[in-house]
Amino acid sequence: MQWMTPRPHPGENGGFPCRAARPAMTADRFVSTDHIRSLFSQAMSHMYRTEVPLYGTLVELVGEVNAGVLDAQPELAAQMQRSGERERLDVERHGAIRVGTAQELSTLRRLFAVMGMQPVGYYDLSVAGVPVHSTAFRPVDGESLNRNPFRVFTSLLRLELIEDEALRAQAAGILSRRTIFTPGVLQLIEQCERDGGLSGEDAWRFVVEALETFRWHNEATVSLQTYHALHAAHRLVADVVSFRGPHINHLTPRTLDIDAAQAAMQARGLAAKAVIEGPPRRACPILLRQTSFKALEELVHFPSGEDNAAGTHTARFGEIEQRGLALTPKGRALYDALLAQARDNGGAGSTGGDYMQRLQAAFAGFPDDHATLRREGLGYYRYVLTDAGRALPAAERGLPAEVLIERGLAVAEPIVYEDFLPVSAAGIFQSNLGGEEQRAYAARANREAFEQALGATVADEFAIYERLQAESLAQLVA
Ligand code: OOG
Ligand code: NI
Repeated sequence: MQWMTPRPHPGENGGFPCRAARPAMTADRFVSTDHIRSLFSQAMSHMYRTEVPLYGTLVELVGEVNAGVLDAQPELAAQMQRSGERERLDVERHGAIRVGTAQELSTLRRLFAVMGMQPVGYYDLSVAGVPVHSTAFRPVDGESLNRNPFRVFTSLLRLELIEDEALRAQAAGILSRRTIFTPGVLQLIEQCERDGGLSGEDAWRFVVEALETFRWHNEATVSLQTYHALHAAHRLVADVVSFRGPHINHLTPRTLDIDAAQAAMQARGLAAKAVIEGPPRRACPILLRQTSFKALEELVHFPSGEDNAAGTHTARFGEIEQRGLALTPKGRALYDALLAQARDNGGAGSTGGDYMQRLQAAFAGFPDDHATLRREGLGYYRYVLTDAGRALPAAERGLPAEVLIERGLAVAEPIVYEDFLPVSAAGIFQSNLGGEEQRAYAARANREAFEQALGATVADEFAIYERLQAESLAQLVA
């Protein structure tokens, strides 16, 4: 049985969750998790727009660029329409937060589960000098992704990487005394776990209560002196430990042309990062390309009545991204090798003025047409019958997918990458923490410790894409 969920209002201004929207019920008394996630992502977008006005500018600009691309490329527009991706584009966002304790992380897991978001992937950022490890909470099945792919990159601070023992103990003490969730949201999470869902009324209350955890607080909970000590250990430590909650630090819209969007940002005086993280511009976009800019220098008030010095705290920033084909392990290995080649070239890293040229040159080794990408098993595809294919009885479609495609009975469409890239994330962290700071921690990925804190294992992203592809193949003969 399939239940219809009315799509949320796509417009940002009128998009605040409204009681008039009739939620779909998954059982007699519950709304769908997709519906709750849509309400929440709209509410988050609304809140962030008032907190960081430049975010509104960014959303507008991305909307204009996307409309231009869809006008200029009717084939892309048609493909996105067919795959169900066109509608999600306008509401598609990812956010990011950083928490301090296992307790906070595991409660977040339960909170996101209410909205149908699961932890996918493990990201070790310590290699890049950021003392956190992370996962992405997101929906995993095809239909939910098309309804609203809202994702939150969630990082856990690794206090064990702070060298100063006294400071480490002090930070742990501060974190253990704070509560980042409202009593109301905790009660609704428990209720949802116990009953198996939330009613429309309760979903609404849940969204309002959950939002409180992600709100910015410009009052530090620690003294200016403690803030300085934390800041000296790492800017990120100060950002996680000094406040009442894990403020959402960016909310990223998806653009169909990041080069055009970056140029438009610069034309409007938004100082976008010079380098676009990820792969170079290509005919067939792969994985994820991202760029960011500093949105705000935060004025922070301390309990003693003092404020921080101008420019010292940068909690919130802006980011845009372009998403492309999800790669198989083979494709990903090739991507990683070519990226390393471009960055390692003469030890120049990703900062040299010619980086974009080096990147282009390195990626000449990555096929750039879908037929080859698919044949060589570099990316994941969704197989769909054409009208001619659907006209045939199922029994006559039992041919290899290649043959169906050759005969015009089926097409293969790229499956979009829904995850993140650790090297890119490191670049985004670094630029937003204030640039030059580069302290390499010894690479110490510790997935077991992360999963223990989370209270669950993280899903394997490849297995999810593999399943989506396999399901589409099964549909060809269904
Ligand atoms: C998260 C940075 C990572 C991305 O898009 O790769 C990220 C953070 O700064 O907390 O959001
Ligand atoms: Ni991001």
